[in-house]
Amino acid sequence: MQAIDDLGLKNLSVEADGDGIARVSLNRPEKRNALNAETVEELVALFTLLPRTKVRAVVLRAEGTHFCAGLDLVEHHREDRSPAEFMHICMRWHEAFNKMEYGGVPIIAALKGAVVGGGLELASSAHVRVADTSTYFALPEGQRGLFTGGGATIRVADLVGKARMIDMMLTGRVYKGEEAMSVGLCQYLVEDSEAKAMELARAAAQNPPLTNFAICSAISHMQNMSALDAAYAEAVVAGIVNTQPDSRGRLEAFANKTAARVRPE
Ligand code: 1HE
Repeated sequence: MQAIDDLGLKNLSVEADGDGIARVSLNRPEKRNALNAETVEELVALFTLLPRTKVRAVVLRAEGTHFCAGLDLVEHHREDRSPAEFMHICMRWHEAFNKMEYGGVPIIAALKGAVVGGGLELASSAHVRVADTSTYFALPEGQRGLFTGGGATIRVADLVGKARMIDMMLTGRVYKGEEAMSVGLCQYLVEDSEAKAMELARAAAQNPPLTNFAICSAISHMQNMSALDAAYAEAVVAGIVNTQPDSRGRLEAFANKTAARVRPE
């Protein structure tokens, strides 16, 4: 199998530790990590490969003070794309973000500064979002004379609801802090989003990989199904996951009263 090192990444960097936690960094801080076509191709390549490696959880972070400024507006302006060309660009964004959301490997986004436009589309493809006090969220597409093309109509609407998303796009409303938490843009608000994301990734990596695969793919797939089909698919997935060899020792420990109990603290 191809190794991550062989991907020749230029706009992303990846460091994996011995526990299978990979730190994936957006690495164009001088452009506020704006997503040019090359970066999107790198995301496709990386998140196609990652589920077939020993990586057990990902922290998605950024170099510099902003997580991601969205679509590379300068490239888009320079390329003067046709409708068909930009449609295909968007389809590559979807390819990348679908690989992330449906790939089965937990992705924890460590956010800071601007998480705007396509940057919010990227963040919303992660499974958990951790913000710090500098983090702010917006969809400035309306002001730029653009429309979302990287899945916001699906994922951001899913996080915050249709009415809030429309307001964000029409008026340029910016969310941060507790308000961003309360509308569902992030699940954690902390001083140090990277440290928290790492802690969460380490916790998730303790689960059996097959269980995480189900959590980080089946739930998303099931949201796309009718309730009847989702219930069927859930039963099939649970049939496989809940009888896996990796869970036997954990169930035995519970039965023997040696396993940790679920407590509020
Ligand atoms: C960029 C981009 C970009 C910065 N494309 N080059 N996204 C936006 O509308 C957000 C646009 N960016 C900003 O509002 C600001 O740059 C930030 C608030 C993120 C950061 O501000 P600041 O003062 O730290 O940086 P800056 O001086 O504005 O930018 C520094 C450099 O980054 C500068 O390049 P330089 O070569 O002149 O040094 C900027 O041009 C560059 N830069 N953001 C290209 N976005 C699939 S459809 C998705 C549609 C969207 O995502 S629309 C939302 C686009």
